[in-house]
Amino acid sequence: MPATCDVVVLLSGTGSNLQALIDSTRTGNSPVRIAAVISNRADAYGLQRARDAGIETRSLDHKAFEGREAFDAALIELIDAFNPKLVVLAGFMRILSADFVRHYAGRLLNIHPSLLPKYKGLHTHQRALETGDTEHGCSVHFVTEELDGGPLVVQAVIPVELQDSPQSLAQRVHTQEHLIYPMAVRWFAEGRLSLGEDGALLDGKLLAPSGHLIRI
Ligand code: NHR
Ligand code: GAR
Repeated sequence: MPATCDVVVLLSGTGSNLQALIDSTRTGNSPVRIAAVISNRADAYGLQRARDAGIETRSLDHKAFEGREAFDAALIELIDAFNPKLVVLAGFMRILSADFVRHYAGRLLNIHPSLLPKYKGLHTHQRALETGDTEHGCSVHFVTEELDGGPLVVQAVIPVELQDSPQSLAQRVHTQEHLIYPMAVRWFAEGRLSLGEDGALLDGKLLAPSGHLIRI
């Protein structure tokens, strides 16, 4: 079994994905240890979830900085104090500068609520409904400088129902996020997942462009 993998989680909001990660580290002999949770919003409920689980928390208000570069430099200092092997974005709502992304190259993951490359950015569930998509889902990807454009690790695909609202769709996508994100983080912690020159590698093999596909 590899040594424990220290992870720092960045979030801005509710933190249900953080909760799923916390829960996954408590079952079986997980190689994942959440070293700290950091938010750009001091009132994020995700910080409370972390405190309740006995995890260290920090907050760093982006509005207190002049520009993205200054904020990102301070964020790097905060994160690196915990010396993580992996940094996980879990509903983190600030775009990260090229310097930040380069600093964590190959050890920075994000979960996005769409079947990338469809619907980069925000309001993904509404956009999928407006387009009339019959399938929707979520994606875990390595973060690169291209927003929501880094190599895919895993996607969960769900059917869209005729009567779906953005809210009902979001809820079912969330259920899948809570399954695939802990799975991807565990792969990384076990040393099975890495970023290669041509995309994400699982067990040394290049994954398909969609990443590992899970159909519900
Ligand atoms: N940074 C880089 N360089 N690359 C990615 O792929 C990133 C990233 C930072 C965050 C998450 C992403 C998502 O999954 C993410 C991926 C925020 C915005 C955004 O527009 C867009 C995408 C994502 C996160 N943020 C606004 C901004 O000006 C602020 C919005 C707000 O505060 O509510 O940063 O969707
Ligand atoms: C999740 O749906 C995640 O995919 C999305 O925000 C939500 C956070 O929920 N991420 C983004 O949109 C990134 N811009 P949570 O706080 O309950 O985990």
